[in-house]
Amino acid sequence: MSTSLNPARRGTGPSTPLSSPTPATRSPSLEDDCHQPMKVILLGSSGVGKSNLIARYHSDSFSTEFMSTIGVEFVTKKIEVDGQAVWLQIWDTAGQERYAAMMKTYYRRAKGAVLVYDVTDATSFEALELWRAALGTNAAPDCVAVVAGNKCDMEPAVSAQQAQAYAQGADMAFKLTSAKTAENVRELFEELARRMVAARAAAAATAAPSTSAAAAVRLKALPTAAQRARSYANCC
Ligand SMILES: Nc1nc2c(ncn2[C@@H]2O[C@H](COP(=O)(O)OP(=O)(O)O)[C@@H](O)[C@H]2O)c(=O)[nH]1
Ligand SMILES: [Mg+2]
Repeated sequence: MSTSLNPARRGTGPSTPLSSPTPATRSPSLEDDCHQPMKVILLGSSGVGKSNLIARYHSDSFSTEFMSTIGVEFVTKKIEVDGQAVWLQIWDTAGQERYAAMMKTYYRRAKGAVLVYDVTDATSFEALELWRAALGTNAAPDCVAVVAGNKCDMEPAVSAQQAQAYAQGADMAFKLTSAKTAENVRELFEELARRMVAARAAAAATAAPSTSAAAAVRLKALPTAAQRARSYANCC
């Protein structure tokens, strides 16, 4: 039976805001940020199972047919990672793989990427390096990535050790997945979400010291009690 992504939660353009806008009088904080959907993109050769991975994760469905439609689409899913609510907005190349590498809009504002290959197809594994290069060129530096060796329900042509070594060398997590049996699909997206949350927290932490540094400069400019006492003692 052929199933598709739930159309009720599917979009073909920019999503509508999921939370009320931040009041103009307040500057955005990490807390506000947590209510913003985080964009996730799937990259990889045609036929590796990207659309089915999304369908399995989003609506627990699977299709034996190629799932390709015209244009870029996304689904949203709210999950909890380490006690923190995270909105994932998961985009699919929707059959446009040949052009996806050049589609800057696909990468824009992506906070996470899943690089997918088919374990039965060595060529799709070799193509990962091209997809990673496209990600590096088109996505922001804070975008984190994980590797999925999909169709792990079948006899592999690429060893898990080889894929693991590749992912590790590029500082990416690695999971063997099956959109067909659902093995490791939830774990894959949760691992990515965890890394995205960590990247967001790290970005917030590096932004914070400039504020503390400014406060330290201001504090330094003020005389300490001892300095004030000394200056009174020297007075007259
Ligand atoms: N055995 C197996 N087949 C899969 C799996 N994932 C996808 N497929 C099949 O691979 C084909 C391509 O899947 P699709 O999701 O359309 O690939 P995409 O082009 O990367 O989006 C379809 O026939 C799917 O049924 C999997 O985990 N195991
Ligand atoms: Mg597809």
